Amino acid sequence: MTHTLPPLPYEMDALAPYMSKETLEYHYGKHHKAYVDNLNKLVTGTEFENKRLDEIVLSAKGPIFNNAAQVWNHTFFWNGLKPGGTELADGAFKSTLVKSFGSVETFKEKFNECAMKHFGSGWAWLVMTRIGELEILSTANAENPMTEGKHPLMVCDVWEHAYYIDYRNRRADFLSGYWKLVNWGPAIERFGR
Ligand code: MN3
Repeated sequence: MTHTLPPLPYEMDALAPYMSKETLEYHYGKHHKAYVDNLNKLVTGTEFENKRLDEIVLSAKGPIFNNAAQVWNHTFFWNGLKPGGTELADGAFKSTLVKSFGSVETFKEKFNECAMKHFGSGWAWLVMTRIGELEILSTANAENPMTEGKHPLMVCDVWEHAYYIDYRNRRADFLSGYWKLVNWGPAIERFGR
């Protein structure tokens, strides 16, 4: 199976000023693409050659895992953003979020805290655990919570390559921009599955 770089669900300049066209040209056009290209090279002639991306994430180790998970994580990250963001609609997801964290604002604060505290490259996530509870966590490098049986609902890329062009070292400002772009739709949809 040849893995391909999924098209972005918006134009390269559509997330500006919170994520610039230049950031997307590098982050999507070079970083994300490189993970796809590397994955295709690495799986050739291995037991992973004909596996789906999610199967590879759940079963591979080392460089194949790293590149597969980075492909999955980035696609999930881009799909979780939308020009102008969206309003969080009332419903089961929102009420569970409020019940779990006190309020939507408190959830955002806790998510930001987790993303800020994460040391080095990685990802901040909202996941659903096996028993259906919501949890905020961060993972290092390419790690994905699916490998621990957790169901990702939202993600923010906290690798420096995600923000250095627009924000230099100011991860907190990048996170403020992230919330202006959050598309709650995929989280609501995945919560229902
Ligand atoms: Mn990235």
